[in-house]
Amino acid sequence: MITLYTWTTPNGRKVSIMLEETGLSYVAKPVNIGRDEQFAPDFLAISPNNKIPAIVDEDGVDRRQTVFETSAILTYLAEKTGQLLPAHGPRRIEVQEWLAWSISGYAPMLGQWNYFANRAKEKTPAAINRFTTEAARLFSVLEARLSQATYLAHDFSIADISTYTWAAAVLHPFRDASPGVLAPTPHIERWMAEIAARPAVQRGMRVPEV
Ligand SMILES: N[C@@H](CCC(=O)N[C@@H](CS)C(=O)NCC(=O)O)C(=O)O
Repeated sequence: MITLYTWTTPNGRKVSIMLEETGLSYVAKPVNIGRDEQFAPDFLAISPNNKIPAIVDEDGVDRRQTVFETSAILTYLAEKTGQLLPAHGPRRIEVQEWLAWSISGYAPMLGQWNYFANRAKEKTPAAINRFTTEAARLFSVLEARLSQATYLAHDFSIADISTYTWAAAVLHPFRDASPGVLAPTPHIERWMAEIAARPAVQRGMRVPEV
């Protein structure tokens, strides 16, 4: 049995979607980051960077396995099940490239844009401009890739899951907040609609129930 520590955010939902896609048994434990529950000592023992998501797998290889950071969790679950990440070769490298892009650049920049443009009480034009430009650039990179490929790395993979939850949360709010900044993205829209239609994605996007 796997316990998923999560909240109602794009990073949390990457893992609930992956658990639903792979058919693994799990229970979701909400960690309310609005109430600072991510700083509780029990949670820090699993996720020392005080961020969701994290998992505990009672049936890890030879031991109880804890995993934090979405890229590590998605890779762990893919390798555990043999799904959504090729075992070796060029197709695996392609998934790893787009997963790294998603985790290290795309998601953090969209998160910073959301903070400075929407949530910060003090408006900082330099920061809003910087993250608006960078978010538009990253969405353009995604659009260009999806104009050449059905999914980010050949078949539907953990790279798509990682990238989808942020597109679902940010693309349309970004367009509304920054009219004219981003050219039309028909290929992202096509890809989002295909992923949104997957039953496992629909279930994963409803986790955690709060
Ligand atoms: N690099 C991390 C980012 C995780 C992350 O930013 N989680 C946010 C919610 S989406 C969080 O727990 N924030 C709580 C905090 O910063 O105190 C990952 O990919 O797992």
